[in-house]
Amino acid sequence: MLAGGEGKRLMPLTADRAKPAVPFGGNYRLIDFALSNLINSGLRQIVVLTQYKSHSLDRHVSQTWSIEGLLGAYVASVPAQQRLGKRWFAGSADAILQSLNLVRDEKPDIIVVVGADHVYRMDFAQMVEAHIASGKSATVAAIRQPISLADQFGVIQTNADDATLIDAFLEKPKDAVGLSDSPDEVLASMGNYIFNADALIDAVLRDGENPDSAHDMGGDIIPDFVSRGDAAVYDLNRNEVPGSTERDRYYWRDVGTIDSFYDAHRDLIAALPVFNLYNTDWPIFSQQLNSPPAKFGRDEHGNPGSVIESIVSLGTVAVGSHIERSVIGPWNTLDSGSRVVDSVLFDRIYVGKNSIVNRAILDKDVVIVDGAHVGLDAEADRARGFTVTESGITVVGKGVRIEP
Ligand code: ADQ
Repeated sequence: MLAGGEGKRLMPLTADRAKPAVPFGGNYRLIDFALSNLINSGLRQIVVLTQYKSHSLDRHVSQTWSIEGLLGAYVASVPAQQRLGKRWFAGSADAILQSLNLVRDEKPDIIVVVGADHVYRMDFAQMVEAHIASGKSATVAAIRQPISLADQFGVIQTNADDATLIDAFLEKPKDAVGLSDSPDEVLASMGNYIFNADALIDAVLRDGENPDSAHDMGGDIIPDFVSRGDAAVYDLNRNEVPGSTERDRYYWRDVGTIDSFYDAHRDLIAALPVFNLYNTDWPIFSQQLNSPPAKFGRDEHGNPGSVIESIVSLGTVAVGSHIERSVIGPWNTLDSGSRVVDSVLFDRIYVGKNSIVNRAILDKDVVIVDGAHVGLDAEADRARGFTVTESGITVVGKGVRIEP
């Protein structure tokens, strides 16, 4: 698993942590979705390659994902170790090159390479089967995406006669051409790949010798396989995940920006959500906090408050607070008369009496002093140093204290 990305576009949420460690959906971290998919697919020998600000990611992986004890199973977080000289991972392909000792120890026939920061369900066992059936050395998982997003993705052109073969792969093209049956869409790489182990080893070794390469999986390694006619595509449409419904099949979100991160939270809270956290046939695992249940009490005026279309995590206590269309993380305290609307709260936040949180994302340990507000006035929020997106989402970094 490639988990060394910096996640610049998610600042300030990635000021202090790697993108895969960013909290998501109350009590998850982004990496939990990809790891849950691998585990549910029966893949149990997992190495998480980390680099950028990896402390909270390493801690999360070791605390949450210790599966040793099942015969031969492990999820091991491996930071950059400078095994091939004094350099960090120059790119995702270099991360694999610098970790080949792990591959040589394990001697797998097939290697599944996945990104660590997408929200989705996928059965990789089905993709492995398709990979073997294709006879190719590399298989790229793909999903249709709006053409307007083409410059954020690897864009795949398939063969006219055999749609499972890749003819061309363009990493983040500025001038992508739409699909013949759907001109407003492209077939995008999900950043998940399956390789015959020998072929991947050979490719990253050759890439390591190439001074012109950016040592990137999407930019260099996959185009190399494609140029040799040795890459297949696996369309997520073919994937059947147990327990999924017509509504949430093929859900996949790249939460690379604040707006997409915020929107993906909204996908969780509807009564019939497009991403269903409650599918127990394909559970999304996370840290099991040893915490008491969420509690909702009346405040000193007898006001019981209300919770509408929201997720509230363990350990949170709200008294007389109005919570609407929001995702509330663990161990928050929402005091009397406060309003939290259309917002995402991480952990251990205090929302004071009569305070307002509106269209905002609050990182851990934020304190909103009694009577203060955030997210009501974009200019005022910017003036206070908060990030405000064009669509008007205010983001408050870890530990910030917001005064009236
Ligand atoms: P990006 O997401 O832009 O595009 P990248 O930033 O390389 O590519 O991130 C991919 C994964 O690799 C992430 O999980 C990231 O954490 C990890 N990563 C990045 N640099 C790393 C490093 N130096 N060491 C270890 N891990 C690293 C990719 C593909 C596109 C595809 C999109 C799908 O390149 O073709 O369409 O993912 O989101």
